[in-house]
Amino acid sequence: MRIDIVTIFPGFFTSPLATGLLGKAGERGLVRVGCHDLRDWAGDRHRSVDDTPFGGGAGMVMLPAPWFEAFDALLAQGPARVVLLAPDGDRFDQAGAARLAREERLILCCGRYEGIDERIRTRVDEVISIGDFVLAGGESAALVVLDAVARLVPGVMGNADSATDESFTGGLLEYPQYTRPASYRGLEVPAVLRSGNHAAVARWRREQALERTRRSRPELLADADLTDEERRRYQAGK
Ligand code: JD8
Repeated sequence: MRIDIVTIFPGFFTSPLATGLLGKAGERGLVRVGCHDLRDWAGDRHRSVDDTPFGGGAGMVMLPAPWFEAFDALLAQGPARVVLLAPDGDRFDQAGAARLAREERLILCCGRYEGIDERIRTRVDEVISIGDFVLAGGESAALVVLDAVARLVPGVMGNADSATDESFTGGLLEYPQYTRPASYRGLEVPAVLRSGNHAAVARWRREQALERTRRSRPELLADADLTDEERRRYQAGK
């Protein structure tokens, strides 16, 4: 997969792209990311990318021209799905990540200031928001999308990890994890996890995942993969 990012802060992505799973995916050529400085497509010698809003009001708005020039240049290299990060976009979720991971090429557009001139939306295939909070710009949202999408690209994650993915946990929250020492400052690891009884461990983890989901995110139970008995016990009185 190829991902082009357009931003006025290309350096924002340097460390995340070199780190962890994204770093390894880049090295292995499984996810090739290119960060482009929007100012390279500015039309004046000051490399301006913003101006005051028509109609008045606070702040600055990103000019349409550098964005249109960027799309022309990047799409001349071949087709891509153009994605804009913006607060009014469709909410990004795991299904959205899986859908984007099947694309051959994405262009992620990161705005700043009060946003981008509305006319660029004629060149955008979809608008995505990562949640109901206000960010200073699209870059951190693009990183979230990049992280969630890249790990779903075939070959990026080892099978050890992919086994713990959505399909496996069936839409429930994860069970609690413990490691050594078995006792720390009087806090004990649940005995069943040290029992060596694999069936008992599996039952306990399933019950914890169900209990956790009911307590923290009960709305997830409706779409989770539950047995008839689990549905009776955990979704009672719904
Ligand atoms: C792109 C500029 C800031 C937004 C005036 C504050 C996504 N979930 C999300 N929250 N915020 C964003 C986001 C914010 C952005 C830009 C994405 C470009 N801003 C603006 C409108 C109000 N300022 C986001 N994805």
